Amino acid sequence: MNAETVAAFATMARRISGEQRAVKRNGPLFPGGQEDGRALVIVPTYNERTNLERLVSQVLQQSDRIDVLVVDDNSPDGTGQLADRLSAGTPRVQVLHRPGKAGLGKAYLAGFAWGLARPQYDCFFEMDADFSHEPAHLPAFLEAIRSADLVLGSRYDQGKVTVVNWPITRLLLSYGANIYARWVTGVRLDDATGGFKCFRRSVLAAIDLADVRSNGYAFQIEMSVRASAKGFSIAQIPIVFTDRTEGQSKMSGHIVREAIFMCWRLRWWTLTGRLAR
Ligand SMILES: Nc1nc2c(ncn2[C@@H]2O[C@H](COP(=O)(O)OP(=O)(O)O)[C@@H](O)[C@H]2O)c(=O)[nH]1
Ligand SMILES: [Mg+2]
Repeated sequence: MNAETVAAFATMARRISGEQRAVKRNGPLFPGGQEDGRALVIVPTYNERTNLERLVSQVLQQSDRIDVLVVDDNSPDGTGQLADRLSAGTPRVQVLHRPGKAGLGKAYLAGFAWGLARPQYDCFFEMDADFSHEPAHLPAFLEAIRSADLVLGSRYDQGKVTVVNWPITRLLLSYGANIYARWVTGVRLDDATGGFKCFRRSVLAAIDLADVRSNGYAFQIEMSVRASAKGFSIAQIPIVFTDRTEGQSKMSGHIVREAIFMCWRLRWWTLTGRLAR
């Protein structure tokens, strides 16, 4: 067996054993102490009129570097029009209108494309509109992204649960989904389904976004597995996640089934090297 074959077997063995944690370390995001790159907080909305104004105002207060992009799927409750009014008040708020409800993943992909076309943005946040994701955590993400390529807000940091006001059934579903996602995909993350995260531009530029399939919770797993497969470093910071008090969850059985199936597909794609290319 030559050295190349041995190396190929070693890589395959590592993949099969699930040992695929990201190891590549990039330099500081702002070499030379520059800190003037902007951060885009992408907020997908569907019927979030009761939350949006307060949320946007709190997000903007966290740092001068932050702009907000609301991606609204023609919410029947008028969230899109409210977002337009907020945008008219400041250039730091922009709105992307989409014709109808097409899912969380599609909304984020549209938001990423919008931001990647604007070179002033160095990092991109995913954030829910319903205050489950506390705006006060944003500065901690901005700090952590200085030395990692992707920062995940974790509700289960090293096994400690920091979820407030979820019914026990929802908590068990989420916790179980994380154990399942870790087991199937092999990615060692405390909270693989969490949706409060921050990507460096280089991560989104490297991932084949046109190939991203999932749309619900699986979207979160897929983006992290893809970042890890490309060798990007992933940091996890603890967050307190509080259930929404306004509006309604869009969680559905379809979203759960998609995640169950998608984890196996991601495992297969990792094993065959498709995600590393
Ligand atoms: N644009 C858009 N936003 C969505 C869609 N589905 C959910 N959202 C938003 O995505 C975020 C998370 O959804 P949510 O219903 O709170 O899910 P949960 O936290 O898992 O119960 C919220 O800001 C929703 O308004 C969708 O189809 N399109
Ligand atoms: Mg929510």
